[in-house]
Amino acid sequence: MSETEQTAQAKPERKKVILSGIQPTGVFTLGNYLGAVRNWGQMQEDYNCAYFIANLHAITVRQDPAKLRQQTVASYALLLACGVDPQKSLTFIQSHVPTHAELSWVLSCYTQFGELSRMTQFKDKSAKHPENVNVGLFTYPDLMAADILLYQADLVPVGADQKQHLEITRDIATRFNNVHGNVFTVPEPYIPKLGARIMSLADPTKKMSKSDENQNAFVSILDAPETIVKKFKRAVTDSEAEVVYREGKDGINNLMGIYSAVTGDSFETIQRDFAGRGYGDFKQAVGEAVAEHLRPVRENFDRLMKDKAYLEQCYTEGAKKALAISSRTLEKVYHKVGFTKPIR
Ligand code: ATP
Ligand code: LTN
Repeated sequence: MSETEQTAQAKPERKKVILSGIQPTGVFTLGNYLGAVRNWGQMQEDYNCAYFIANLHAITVRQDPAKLRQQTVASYALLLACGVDPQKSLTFIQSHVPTHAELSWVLSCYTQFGELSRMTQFKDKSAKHPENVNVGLFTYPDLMAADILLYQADLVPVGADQKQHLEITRDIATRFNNVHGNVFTVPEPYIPKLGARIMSLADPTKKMSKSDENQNAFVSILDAPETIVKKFKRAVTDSEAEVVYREGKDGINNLMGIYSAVTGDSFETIQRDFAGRGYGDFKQAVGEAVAEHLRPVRENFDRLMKDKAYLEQCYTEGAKKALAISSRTLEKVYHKVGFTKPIR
């Protein structure tokens, strides 16, 4: 064996690190699933993955404490029901791992007021909750940057709405590295081509969101098949009758995107199959395809929720591992900024 071959064997290429999170603000929607969570399970074979329930982020909007506690465990179960395997991926609940809040503070001192003011999610959410424009909502991207940078993530699989938060994370990491040397890996967003932005069924110019007050605006991944079909039947479209993907046909474009994401059919195939059949038929087909696609998720979820001890064991082990991994980065950061070693 030549020397180069030996080195190649002795030093296998480091698997890339993937990290993502989701807030326990409600049952995941079809948007969360197609835009993010569905892809997480598929990445576990090829990457070192970490997925977590972002409950610290969730309190930027007022939550009912008992409901948040229940939703947090249910969201963790949903994560597993969607195909994330706690034996293959690091899975945990954000508030169990104190390094996230700790790094977030440091990063907030490396973030400019002006750049946070430009975040569209901050503008949207403060307009939606004018009575509670809290500072946490404003510094939300620093906590998200901490989540990502603690694990030295290379790639962050998210829906298109999170792109701006990824950009600011990159800016913060680069700024910190420029001052202190190479501490953080600068992450890349990983946004799927299909399903990156699923729109509301009640207003297809707005993204589908699990905290929407209108139950008909979103499909939750645990909705019963009849409910799913009914919601799609009511979906807002336009006054034409042709199933084609075209600018201005937001409702139909959205339904075609969803149908394509769950069946794998191309837009050309969909247009051909539904030519001359009208919206009623198409909506029915989309509803049925989605209901069928989500069936295993519902079944897995029901099974997992019957075994709370198993869930607790998984997220407890996950938190311990996450603390160990993230502490390495935090210690480096503390040293760089001039703090003495953290004491645990
Ligand atoms: P909330 O309504 O509480 O703000 P949300 O539904 O926007 O919640 P998040 O927890 O903020 O969901 O997001 C979880 C993941 O789902 C993120 O990666 C996000 O980009 C993705 N996502 C959210 N909404 C959509 C959507 N409509 N289409 C595609 N992906 C989405
Ligand atoms: N902000 C994200 C959830 C989230 C996240 C993260 C995603 C919190 N921390 C780290 C990716 C990486 C959201 O609301 N969609």
